[in-house]
Amino acid sequence: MSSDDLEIIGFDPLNAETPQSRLAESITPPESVYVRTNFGVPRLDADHHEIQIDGAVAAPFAIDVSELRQMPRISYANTMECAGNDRLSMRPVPRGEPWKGGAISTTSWTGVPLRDVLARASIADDAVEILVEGADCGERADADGKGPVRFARALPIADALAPQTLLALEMNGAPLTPVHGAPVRLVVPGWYGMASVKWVTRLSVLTTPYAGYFQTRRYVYKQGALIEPVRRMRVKSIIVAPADGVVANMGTLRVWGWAWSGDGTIERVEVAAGDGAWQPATLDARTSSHSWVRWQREITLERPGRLVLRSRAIDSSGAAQPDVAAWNELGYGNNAIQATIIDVRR
Ligand SMILES: Nc1nc2c(c(=O)[nH]1)N[C@H]1C(S)=C(S)[C@@H](COP(=O)(O)O)O[C@H]1N2
Ligand SMILES: [Mo]
Repeated sequence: MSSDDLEIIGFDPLNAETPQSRLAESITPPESVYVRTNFGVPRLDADHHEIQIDGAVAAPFAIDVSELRQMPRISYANTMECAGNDRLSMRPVPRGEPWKGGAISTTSWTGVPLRDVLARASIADDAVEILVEGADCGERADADGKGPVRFARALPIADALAPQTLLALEMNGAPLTPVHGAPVRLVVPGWYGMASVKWVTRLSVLTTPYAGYFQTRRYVYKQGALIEPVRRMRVKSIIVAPADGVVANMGTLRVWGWAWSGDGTIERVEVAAGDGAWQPATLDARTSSHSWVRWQREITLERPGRLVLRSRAIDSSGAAQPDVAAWNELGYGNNAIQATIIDVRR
């Protein structure tokens, strides 16, 4: 891992962004996939690692990684964004990791659908959520109880049983690396990254909603007494080129970038130059329903001087990117329209 591969936000716990230059790739190079950890990185032995399956099931059991590798597997490309991405451009800047815009990557995942593993346990009819526990834990000053808090998240049963919710063993065609959850992690397409629990040790079937620290104290849109869980990725787009600060000659310029949404598919992307009208961009053919889609638009640069370029995406649920995303105490879900500023020369 060279220093250009990731932009380090913090070393302990390790948090690092995908550099803006690497966001030009449709599949993020593995060494540049953003890293988000709340605690240390557990080093688990793939040859002996087991996942326990228990709770409201007919038959609790354990499955090891070598057994998972024998089961039918699926692969797909998926865009994962941290809910705290672009927190730094909220005002006032909320507490939490100071992410700029690089807490997002697109990777291909290979693994066993979670529902195929759960099917072996016969889930109770009144199950409401699947609790997924990671191997990592640590102290939290604001936790309710005493002692270490484990990274654990519960997923609504419908999302847990969705055909593409994976126990992933590989990223970009290679076994998971320690920072990305080796030997096995959950991948929940469409959801912000926190749902995709790394270093999975236990799956527990719940008949009442889970209220653990990382479910109710973090990953919630909080504004005073208002608390709403963070779930799917809000519709968003980024401009990849031209990069901020580029000097461009008058004439035509191709503007391109990515758009994604966890609430539906991208229906439209529009581009605005200066105070001009929104102009429709063309979208590339979609390769995976969970992956960001490339858009582009040629614009005409008519005058020298500074020019603000903006893109806005609209998804199939009808949601559009807002000018300003609703501020919340923990700084999640910032999908506001972004500006790229270029310098036009004669
Ligand atoms: N066990 C565990 N899983 C975890 C986390 C964590 O701290 N511990 N962080 C989550 C968050 S907030 C995000 S955004 C994604 C990031 O995955 P990545 O580091 O592989 O990019 O992992 C999620 N899974
Ligand atoms: Mo995250």
